[in-house]
Amino acid sequence: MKLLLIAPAGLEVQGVKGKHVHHLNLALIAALAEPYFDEIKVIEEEFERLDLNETADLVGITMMTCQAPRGYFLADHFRKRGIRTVCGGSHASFMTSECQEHFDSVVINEVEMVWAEIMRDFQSDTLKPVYHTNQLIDLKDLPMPRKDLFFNAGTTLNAQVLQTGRGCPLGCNFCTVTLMYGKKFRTRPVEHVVEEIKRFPSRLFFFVDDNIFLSREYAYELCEALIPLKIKWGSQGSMELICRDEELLKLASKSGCISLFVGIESIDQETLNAAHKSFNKVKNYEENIKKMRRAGINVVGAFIFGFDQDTPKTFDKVYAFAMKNRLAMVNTGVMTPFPGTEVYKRVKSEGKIFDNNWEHYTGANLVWNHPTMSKGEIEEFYTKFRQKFYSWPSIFKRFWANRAHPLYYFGMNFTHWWRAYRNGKRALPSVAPSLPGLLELPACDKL
Ligand code: B12
Ligand code: SF4
Repeated sequence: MKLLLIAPAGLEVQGVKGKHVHHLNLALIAALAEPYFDEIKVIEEEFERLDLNETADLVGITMMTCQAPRGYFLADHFRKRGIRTVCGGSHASFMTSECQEHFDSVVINEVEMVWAEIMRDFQSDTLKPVYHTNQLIDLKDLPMPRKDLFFNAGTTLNAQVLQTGRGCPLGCNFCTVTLMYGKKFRTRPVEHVVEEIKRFPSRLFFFVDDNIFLSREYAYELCEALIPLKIKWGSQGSMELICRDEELLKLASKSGCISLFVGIESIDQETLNAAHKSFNKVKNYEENIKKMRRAGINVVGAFIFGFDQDTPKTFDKVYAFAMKNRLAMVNTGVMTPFPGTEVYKRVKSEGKIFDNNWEHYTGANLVWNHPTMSKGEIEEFYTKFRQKFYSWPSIFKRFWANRAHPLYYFGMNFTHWWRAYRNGKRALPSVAPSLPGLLELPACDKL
């Protein structure tokens, strides 16, 4: 029996297609599937070509919203060939009926607690249209993800992905994380995280967690355990939580943390309050950024443009803020009503969505009628903002404040410069040269 797991093409980051980050979900599903299949193949279309004649007994497809059109095409194609298909991920979890038109089975939210049932039904050829349970997995029971099945066993410049926790109690109105993984923050035993890191030759890791320091106690335990591993790592979190403890920040830095992506979203408190993100305190932003920098951690500020309250002036204000605070990088998104979110429900019920082509739901396109700005305006301001922030004078101006990691700083800023100026015309080459010291690329024979 053969299982083929696919991450369809369609991903764009900051408006640019290309090779980004490996899909941890497929590696996890491959691990769950091991007892049931003789052969398991993982194809991430952004990394390698999928042969449409590929054989399989079951095809599993993961989809973020912008991957859905390609995912549907592939599902229809494999079904025509008589192969069973199943899908999951953030799109399937909220657009379940639409996905049912293309797939034999759709998994809502986490798959771990329903996987055995899916396998039983698959073996007896009685797959159900939908699998859903409210039971969330205890992360101590997660299997070791089969990342060796990634293209080149994942040992390209793209950092190794792993996860230490799931769930977020904060529930921002543009995000699906609380809905998919619950309010309760669950953590994985630190020894399992360490074991996963030791299994792979990479020295550069991206913890795909949504809110890495939600539990201070766990964060201490994790960072202490990472120190002897001598890795470099980055992750994501809420600045207020990350910065509540400077000792923890220093420890994180000592454990190899080089950069943290923080959801600043807006520099207007009223806007944040309306987005159910009042736990972000604008008055603390500057001091918190300084704290992170003092600890030697590069700050990647994430902003959303297109809140109802935003005007053309917002772009200038955010630019001034980002420059004044010498952010190492910014990650900008155009407000997108992703299925399942409160924003989606609201703009949908108000009849404001004018673009239903999921391919455009990449976070770089306006797909709904903003109260004051047109699509053309928002997208133009967005592009100009990125071009200004990632211009070479700006990159040099921000360097000194971020000199703790010069190689990382210039590598990432160069990547963003390329994305901002090429803007979708051409993506960066996939297998860029390795960064000495950050990533080792030995043959993956230890796995
Ligand atoms: C890492 C990450 C990225 C990475 C790469 C993603 C990748 N290659 O997997 C990068 C940095 C590139 C990225 C970019 C973006 N991301 Co992102 N990202 C994440 C994040 C934080 C973790 C993904 C992950 O690995 N999770 C861990 C795995 C184990 O969980 P999972 O994917 O949900 O899989 C489980 C189930 O869903 C299910 N499952 C999933 N797939 C399948 C398939 C089958 C066959 C089955 C049976 C089950 C199944 O089983 C898994 C185990 O339980 C998620 C949030 C989250 N917590 O998941 C957001 C998330 C996926 N991202 C999101 C968004 C919005 C974006 C951006 C658009 C943001 C922006 N404005 O720039 C960009 C652009 C990407 C694009 N759409 O073009 C949204 C997706 C919304 C949507 N409906 O599309 C999420 C959900 C966060 C949110 N705010 O709501 N992202
Ligand atoms: S945006 Fe971040 S803080 Fe808000 S609900 Fe999503 S994961 Fe939690």
